[in-house]
This record gives sequence, C-alpha cells and structure tokens, in this order.
Amino acid sequence: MDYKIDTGLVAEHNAKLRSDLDADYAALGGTLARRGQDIELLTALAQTFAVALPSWGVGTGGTRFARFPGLGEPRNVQEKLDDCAVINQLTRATPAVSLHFPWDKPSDAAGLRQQAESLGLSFDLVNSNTFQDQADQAHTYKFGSLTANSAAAREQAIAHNIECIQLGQTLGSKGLTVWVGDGANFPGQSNLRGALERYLDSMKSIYAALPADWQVFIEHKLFEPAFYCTTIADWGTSFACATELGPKAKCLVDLGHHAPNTNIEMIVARLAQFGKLGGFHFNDSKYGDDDLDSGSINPFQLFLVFNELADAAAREGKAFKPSYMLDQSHNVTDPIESLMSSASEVQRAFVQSALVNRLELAAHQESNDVLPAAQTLKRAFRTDVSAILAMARVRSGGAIDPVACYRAAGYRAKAAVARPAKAGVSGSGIV
Ligand code: RM4
Ligand code: MN
Ligand code: MN
Repeated sequence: MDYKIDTGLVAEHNAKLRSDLDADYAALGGTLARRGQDIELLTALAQTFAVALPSWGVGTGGTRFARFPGLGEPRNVQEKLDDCAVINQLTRATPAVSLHFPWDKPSDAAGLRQQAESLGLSFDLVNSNTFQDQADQAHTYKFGSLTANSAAAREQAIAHNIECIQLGQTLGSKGLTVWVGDGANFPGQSNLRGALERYLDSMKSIYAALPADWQVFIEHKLFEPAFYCTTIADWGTSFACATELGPKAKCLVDLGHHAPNTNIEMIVARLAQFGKLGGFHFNDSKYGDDDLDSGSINPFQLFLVFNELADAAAREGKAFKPSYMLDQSHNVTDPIESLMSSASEVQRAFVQSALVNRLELAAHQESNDVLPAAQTLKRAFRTDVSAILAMARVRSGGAIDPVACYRAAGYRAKAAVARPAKAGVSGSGIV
C-alpha cells in the first residue's frame, strides 16, 4: 500500500495517546454497560462506517465573491487522490472518492483506477456538470441544460451524462448523480411544466444508458443559481421524477439544499419508506447551500437524520444501503483537516443513532409518553462517543487524532513545496 503519511509516525502518535484513550474507552464502556449496551459491538459497528469524499472538496472552495487559495492545493485529479488517501489513511472512514466531470476527467481512466487502488481507494458515484460551460463545448447552458429549449443544448447535456457513465464504468463506479442548476430568474422566463417535461425526456435518455448494475441519483436543490425557480427544487419533484424514470432512479439528499428549518429527517423517512432514498451529500448550513462542515452548525439534525436511517435499517435490514458522501466547500480551513473532522462527525451521528433503544422508544410512542420518548433520543445524542470513534480508527489502522497526526506529519508544508500555486484550479468557486 502506498501510504502518504509515514506509518511509523502514525504509530508513534497513537502510542502517545493510547493510555488516555484506554481510560476514556473503559469509562464509556462502563456507562454504556449500565444502559445494557456493549461498547465492543458499537466499536465494531463504527468500523463498518464509510462516507465518500468529494474530489472537489480537497481544493479550497470559494464564494461568488472571491476564492482565497490555500497552500499546496492539488492541481489535478491524481493529486486530489493523494490528498483523499491521506484522509482515509488517518480516519479509515473514507475509502471511496466521488469524481466530478469534466473537472476530473482523466486522460487515462484505467491508469487512474490503478492509482486509486494502490492508495487503497475506490470510486464512488460520479457527478456530471452541466451547470457551467466548458471551453470546447458547442452549445451554451446559459438557458439550461437538460431542460433547455434548445434541443442541441439538451442533446449535448445528455451526451455528457452518458460520457460520465462510460468513464465511471472504467473506474468501477456504480452510479451517476445528476444535479442541474436549470431554472429561471424571472416569472414568465420559462414554462414551469414544460421545463420539467424536457427534464424528464432528457433523463429518460440518460437512464436508458445505465448499465444493469448502475443507479442514477437525482439531487434536488431549492435555489441557486436560478433564483426565481429551480426545476428540481425539492424532494417531491425529485421523487416524482425518480418514480417516473424507474427502479434504477433514486433521490439524493444534500443537506444544504433546503430552506432553513426544513425537517430534513422527515424527508429522509419518506424517501426510505417508498424505496427511493439513494444517498446523501453531507454538509451543514445556517442559511442555504452554505456547504459548511458536517455537524458544525446543527449536529442534532445530523443525528436525527441518522436516527431515521437506523429506523429504516432496522425495518429493511441489509437491503437498505444508501450512499454516503460529503459535499462541502472549505474556504477558511485546510480542506484535508475539514474533511477528516467532517467524516468523523458523520460517523459520530451514525454511532449515536445506534445508541437509541428502539424498543424503548417504540413503547414510549405507543403509550403516548412523550417526554421519555424525546429523552430517549436526547440521551443518545448527548453521549460522547469520541472514544468509540478513536478506538475504531486505531483498530482499523488509522490515527487516534487524525488532525493532530496530520499536522505532526507536515503533509501540507511538503505539498506546498511540491505543488507550487497554479491559477484556475479545477473545481474552484461555489460548490
Ligand atoms: C452543487 C451540488 C452538487 C455539486 C456541485 C459542485 O451545489 O451540491 O452536488 O456537484 O454543487
Ligand atoms: Mn451536493
Ligand atoms: Mn450544493
């Protein structure tokens, strides 16, 4: 395995923190045992957790006002994979990468797959991009892509999605996520129903190109870049389209793509109930599509989402397997550090949701005993499972404290030397 951080250094880091971790782990084990929960089972469960990394997340993001580049940013898809490998080496929770085309379009897809394998990585869902024009394209997406009035623009957007599927097949991906920025800025600019009809026609052509073992995920987003109306604005539209397309089409929930205060966990419950929950883009937000770090603003919401996932898993067993991905923009932090800590925040919510005593909760609900029902959730949420997460990392070969270990390794400083700044890093700007 081609490890990017010296394994001796990781071992040294872990050795320094090990006795504190053992003490914390024993104390938490005692607390959980009194509640009838086995910490060993929870740690083993934590070790099964995986969330995919967005290739575009390892570069510094930006807003529509500015982008302030960081040092040693990856300049191409190979360097993005190197950074993803660091994140996975230390967290052991991010073994797959989600690529975005054409930003990450490889000249040698088979070679890229080999590089990923040598780094212990695989490829998760691939993403298409018809929300901006590329230098070499014939038809503009200024007035839409899959919904454009122009048949030529629609065909170009369909062809791009089919190319993404083909590239993804060589890379070993099993699905395509489609997010379009299509919509309108003025009432009257487009026919609301006509735009969705064109979207569905376009998506049917993409759906027809899916290999037998592939899925396509529809990602909704409330607003932006279109500010009056967005064609796929909400989970209802997404659900209707996924249903119309067929069993290989599902809905993807990006946490930031909803109005503030939307009850996202209920959307998750609905989609799971009707077999259309494809996956997630995890991030956090205060106002809109802020793309802040997962769990940094509203960790309780993240927990409640995982509580619904635990409920669905309890009902449906192994068949229930939505895809987990991070989708964040890191403007003021080192992207590697943000992604490491975000992966662990999502993993934390996953483990906390396993602390919920579902039988007890159901009994409280059955008897309309409201306060204990709420307390059952709150108790799980308030439990600090950090020692479980750290122990899961160590047992899987990672670092007890990934960010501290990464800093000690000086990876960023070395990257700054090896990767002198280059203008126009792909994937920059708003994500
Ligand atoms: C969008 C959306 C998509 C992502 C792009 C970069 O806001 O979240 O998932 O592909 O950003
Ligand atoms: Mn997203
Ligand atoms: Mn977004």
